[in-house]
Amino acid sequence: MEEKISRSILNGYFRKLTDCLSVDVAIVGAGPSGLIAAQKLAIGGKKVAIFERKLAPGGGVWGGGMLFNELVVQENVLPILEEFGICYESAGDEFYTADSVETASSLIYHALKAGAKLFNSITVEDILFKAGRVCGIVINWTPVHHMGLHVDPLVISADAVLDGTGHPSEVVALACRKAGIEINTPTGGVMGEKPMWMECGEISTVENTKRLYPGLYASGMAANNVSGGFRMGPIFGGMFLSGKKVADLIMEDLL
Ligand code: 48H
Repeated sequence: MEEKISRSILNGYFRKLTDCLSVDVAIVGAGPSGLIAAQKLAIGGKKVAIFERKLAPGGGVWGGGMLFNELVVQENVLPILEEFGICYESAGDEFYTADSVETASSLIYHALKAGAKLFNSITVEDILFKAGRVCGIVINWTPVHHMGLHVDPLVISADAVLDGTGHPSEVVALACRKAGIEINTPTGGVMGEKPMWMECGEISTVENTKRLYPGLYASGMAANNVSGGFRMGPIFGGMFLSGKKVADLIMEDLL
C-alpha cells in the first residue's frame, strides 16, 4: 500500500507538470487578480498554469484588512462575486463586504474548476527571453530559495506571461533588470507604487493593467507598481477587474 500511495502522488504530479511544460499562459502569483485571470483564460479555452510561491494560494485576500477577515468591494464587481459563488452583504453607500476566507477559497476553486493548473510552493526566479520576446518562466522550489541552496531551475514555455506577484512586480522588475528591456510605461521602466489614495488606486489598478512588452503582462498590484499607481488598501474591486481585463487582453493577443 505504501508504495502505491507514493507512486500515485508522484505519477499524478509529474503528469500535471509535464503537461504544463509548455502553456498558453503562465501566471506568476495566485493572488486575486491572477486567479480571476486564470479562471477567465481557462474558460476561454487557454492552457493556463499558475505558479505560486507560498503553500497556500490566495495572496493578500485571506487577511482582509489588518487580519480582520472581511474585504470590501464596489457594486460594479458584484457580478464577478456572483459568478464565483461568493456571498456578500451591503455595507451601505456603494460598498459591499465579503468574507475573505470564502473569497480566497472560491477564487482558487473556480480557477481550478475552469481547468487552470496550480503549482504551489514554486517560486518564479527568472524569465525565458528569446528573440525580443518574453516566452516563458524559470521555476524552482520555494524551499530551495529559502534555504539558499545552489540548485538549478526548470523552465516553462509560455506564449504569455502574467506578472500577478502583487506589490513588488517581481517578474517585470527582473525582466527589466536582466533583459534590459524598455516596457510600456511613461519612463520605460518600473515606476514604483505611490502611497495610499483609495479612489485613485482603484482606478489606476485597472488602467495600468496592460501588455508591457511582447509576451509580458501585469495585473493587480504588480500593474500598479510597474506604472506608478497609488495603493488602495483592503478594497478589492480593482484587483478583480484587473484580472478580468488582463484575461481579455491576453485572449485578444493570442487569437
Ligand atoms: C511565485 C510569487 C512570486 C514569485 C510573489 O499580492 P497578491 O494578493 O496579488 P494581487 O495583485 O492579485 O492582489 C493584491 C492584493 O492582495 C493586495 O495586496 C492589495 C489590494 N493591497 C492593497 C494595499 O494597499 O496594500 O498575490 C501575489 C501572489 C502572492 O501569493 C505571492 O506569494 C505570489 O504572488 N508571488 N509566486 N513566484 N516570484 N512573487
